[in-house]
Amino acid sequence: MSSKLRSLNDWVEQVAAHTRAANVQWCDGSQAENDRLIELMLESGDLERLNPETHPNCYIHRSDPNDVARVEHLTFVCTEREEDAGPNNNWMAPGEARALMSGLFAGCMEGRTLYVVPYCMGPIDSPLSRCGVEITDSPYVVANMRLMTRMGADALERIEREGRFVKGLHSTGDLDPDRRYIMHFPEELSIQSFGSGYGGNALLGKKCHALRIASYQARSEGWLAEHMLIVGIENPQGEVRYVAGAFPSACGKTNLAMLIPPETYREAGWKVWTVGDDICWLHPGEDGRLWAINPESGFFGVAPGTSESTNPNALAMLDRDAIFTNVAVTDDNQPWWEGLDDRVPARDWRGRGFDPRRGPAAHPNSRFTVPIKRCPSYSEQAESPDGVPIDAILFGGRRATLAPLVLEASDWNHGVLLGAGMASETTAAATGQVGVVRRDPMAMKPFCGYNFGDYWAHWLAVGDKLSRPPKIFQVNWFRRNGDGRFIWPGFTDNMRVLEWVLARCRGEVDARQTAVGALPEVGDINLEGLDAVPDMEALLAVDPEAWRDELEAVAGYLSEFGGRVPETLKEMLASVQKRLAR
Ligand code: SAT
Ligand code: MN
Repeated sequence: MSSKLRSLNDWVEQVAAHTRAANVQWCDGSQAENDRLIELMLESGDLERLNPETHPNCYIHRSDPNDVARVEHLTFVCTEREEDAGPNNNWMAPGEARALMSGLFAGCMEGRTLYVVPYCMGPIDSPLSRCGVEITDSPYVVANMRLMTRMGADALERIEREGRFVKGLHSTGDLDPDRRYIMHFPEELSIQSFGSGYGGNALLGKKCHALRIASYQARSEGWLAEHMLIVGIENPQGEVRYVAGAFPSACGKTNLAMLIPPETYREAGWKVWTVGDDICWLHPGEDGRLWAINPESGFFGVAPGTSESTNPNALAMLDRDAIFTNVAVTDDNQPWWEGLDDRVPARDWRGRGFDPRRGPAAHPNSRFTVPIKRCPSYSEQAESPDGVPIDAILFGGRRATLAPLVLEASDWNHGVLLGAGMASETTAAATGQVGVVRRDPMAMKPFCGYNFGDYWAHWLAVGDKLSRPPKIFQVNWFRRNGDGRFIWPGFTDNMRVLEWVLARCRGEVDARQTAVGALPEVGDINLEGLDAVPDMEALLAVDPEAWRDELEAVAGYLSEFGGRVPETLKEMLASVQKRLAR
């Protein structure tokens, strides 16, 4: 097989020759093709079958122990001019990067099959979707791309019709961390990834295309590619309002995307619908609103911490048709991870007999891949070619102090400042130290494919086009008290904050105006049905002294982007600082 599209054929032929691939296989996305790949991986040991009685059609993949997370220090944005990539990215000159990668790819697929994976990010018939083709030598990547994207014949047809697509080239190489690079060439809409088989490094539709390349593309086309979940919240009257939210990786985003409201809410008729858990493409609509699609069709979620109490919807979809990566297994071969339940696993993520002295049984960044349609709260609107209209945008993060439970921006531009000033304590999704506070604007620090200064300017420009912009809120589920304990129960109870957010969007409730934004009155967060009443005063406290320091820190951070920082943003910051002044 090959394609009707000349440029695609030429590229595949040229890559096959350069990598000296033994075979070329064009993927059609069919069940039969997937079955063959699974068989192949069971034979090679890339996959092991999990207990077919409890987990039909579920598999475990154990990665190289050196290859368990994204590698931000080896991820580059290769624009012609360094300042276009900005201080938020590692930069390499495109010529140099191409030469380096060409050396690594030379002959790397000898004896291996080269898979051509056409995919569409977003509903196949949506004008908001964009397509790509990933070339890879990893059958694990193919099987995961089939779950995470609309992959195969339909996507190829669309690509042939449109004649344009993002080019992604991937090889697991020899998994040598010294020969591992994730290169992005936004100006030519292409990606080259070598030396890793891990999700965010290897499933090129995800962070590489749908965020880094798409953010660049979105800027020139007038939309936004964001690291956000999308949920629909249905009230007792049966009206559904959509909320998008940016949170740094593994910060409770997947749980929020699949939230089941507390009992009192369910009884009253509230329901939460899942449109997406990770990535959101936002397009200004003709009606002056912002319309969102989830470019993905599956979840690549963090397993540890997922349980009947934290995320029952996730658990319900993980008992069939899922690929698990680097989880532990029980003695009867069921997948297991820390926080799931109190069984003791038999084997750890490396397949060794479990020995707690060696650390957790499941890798902290172990993952599940599963189709979004398997989620009990799946929203049919995830297939809507128009997307869903967004009423509110949340900017979250993990802050032990300072940030209140919820804070409303005074307008879009103030919201952009809240997004630009986002900071969070780091987690295991990226390699590096855990628990350090770092700036993560719009949760896009590792994912924005161009200079953050230009990105904020683009956010402001998009806002200017919206006659009915969403309201923007900052949320923090992670504030701690003097004993270091979380004050807010979180998880299902985050619904209580969403209710207030939506009431604000509809002008149904007043707010307490402060120098840093509008907050709920203590009595305005519905606490009905909570066993222990949290200290709302503490959760909604604004400490001017701490905020002065924070804004100072934000100003310092923004100044790293020099002349690229839009004046409007600096003025906004100055006006908040002025309101805070003694
Ligand atoms: O680590 S991935 O990029 O694959 C997933 C995530 O961080 O959300
Ligand atoms: Mn993510």
